[in-house]
Amino acid sequence: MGEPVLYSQEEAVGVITLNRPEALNALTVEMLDLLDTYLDKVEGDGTVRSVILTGAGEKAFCVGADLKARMQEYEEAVAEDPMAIRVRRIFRRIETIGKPFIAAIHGYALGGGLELALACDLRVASEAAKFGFPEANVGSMPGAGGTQRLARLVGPAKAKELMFTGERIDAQEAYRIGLVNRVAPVDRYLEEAKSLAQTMAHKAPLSIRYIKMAVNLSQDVDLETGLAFEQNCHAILRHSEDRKEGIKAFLEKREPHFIGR
Ligand code: CO8
Repeated sequence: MGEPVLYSQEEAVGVITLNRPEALNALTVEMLDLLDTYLDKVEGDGTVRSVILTGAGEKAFCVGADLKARMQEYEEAVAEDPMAIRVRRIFRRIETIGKPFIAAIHGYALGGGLELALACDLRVASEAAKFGFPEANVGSMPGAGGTQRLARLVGPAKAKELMFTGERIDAQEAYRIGLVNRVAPVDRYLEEAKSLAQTMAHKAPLSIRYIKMAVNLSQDVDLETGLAFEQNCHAILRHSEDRKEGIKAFLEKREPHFIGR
């Protein structure tokens, strides 16, 4: 039990864990507010260089919005949509914070849970992961970026197929269509995600920040604009202390010591 979202740090990797396994880690407003607080932490803490987002328990990464709380909002005729306001802003934060976020997914990643995974930079799945957008079954549609992010990742036809049918796919199929980066055995997926996060944590922080910005931008702008942006980022890195250190360390045959400047 304990807090519904947990945070820990393992060396330079921040680990955020959705911790409501009894409800398959379905998201509540309280959880989103905690998640937001932990994003402040990882964004502001220079010792955190990459982040894992995962779910506690054997059955789910996250099954989306807490439908009991959603029903209560209907019953109380809440005018604003407190969940929507938060998920849109918070998922976008994950996408724009200049550090790699890896979703480590076991069991169900459904609806808003899959949208959360899609906001991360990479996805590592256990062999028992299952993915789907069930919204059209219940008169809704993905509203936390799913239509946009999934279509950009796997193409519009596959995205429409998944959302029109509500069909669930397994980890191998998710890998085949490019929805997840890696699939690992159930007892290894978290280690696999952490090992990837450690690898990234040792790279130059400014390189990671600008690569993330430039690749994100590539999804939204024409090639000419993207190349101009890349050129500017590259010029900034050229004058960074870490760039000099990187070359120096290579020539001295030692590990570089990056400081993020
Ligand atoms: N919300 C709250 N509780 C849930 C949810 C949920 N989404 N899903 C499961 N639970 C609870 C169940 O009620 C159950 O609790 P209890 O034992 O107290 O009844 C417990 O978790 C275990 O669930 P099941 O017994 O149903 O477990 P099964 O293994 O039989 O089934 C499923 C697992 C298939 C995942 C099934 O639980 C299911 O279909 N859940 C609903 C999934 C779903 O529809 N998710 C989409 C929600 S909509 C959404 O995410 C939109 C997000 C964006 C919000 C903002 C928009 C702008």
